[in-house]
Amino acid sequence: MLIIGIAGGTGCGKTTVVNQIVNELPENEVCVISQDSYYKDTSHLTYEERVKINFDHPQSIDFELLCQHLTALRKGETIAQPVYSFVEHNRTSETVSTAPSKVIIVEGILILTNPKIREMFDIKIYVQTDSDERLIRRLKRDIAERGRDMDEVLDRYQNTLKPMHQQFIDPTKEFADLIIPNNNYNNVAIDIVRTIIKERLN
Ligand code: UZR
Ligand code: MG
Repeated sequence: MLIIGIAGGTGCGKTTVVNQIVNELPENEVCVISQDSYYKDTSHLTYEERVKINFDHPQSIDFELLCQHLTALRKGETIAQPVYSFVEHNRTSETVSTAPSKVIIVEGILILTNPKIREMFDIKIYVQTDSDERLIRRLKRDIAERGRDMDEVLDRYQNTLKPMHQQFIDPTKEFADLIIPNNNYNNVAIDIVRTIIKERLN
């Protein structure tokens, strides 16, 4: 089994990198675990309170549960991965049954901030993209997919995302085995990752 952690700031193209890796592997040999599934349960808060949560701070993540789940998968056990709702800003009552597979990809902006989680990764990847590029992608995505408007996204970027990125996310580059520059599609980097996966699995 190979557990791969993929980090990088919002809009850096993590999802694209993950998909490019996943597409190269047989369907039953890979599963993806998203950091989003592990935002802390905030059911005890009202919606108004939940909106104010700093979702870009390491404290917003239930690393304890993520650690338990990765440990269980390593042992060959199936886990019940929480399902998160960006609309409700909360964990839903649903879970997704996730079985262990040869390759497990864990992706998220903050996954390299936690020392215990870092230790569980066989390969640590950081996707590096210029901040203007990331802001453009985030703006487009939040407006198109998450029902936000421009002012809201830009305010959040300036007041929360940017400072949190500088304080917590960018420094985790240091822990990465591999940094993928991703201002454009980087097929060479994906080829390298694929080669490493094949080598390690044999
Ligand atoms: P990626 N996020 C939300 O927008 N709503 C939530 O309820 C929980 C998280 C955002 C979070 C972070 N910030 O920047 C982003 N906010 O999801 C990380 N606000 O996801 O890596 O796909 O950009
Ligand atoms: Mg994403």
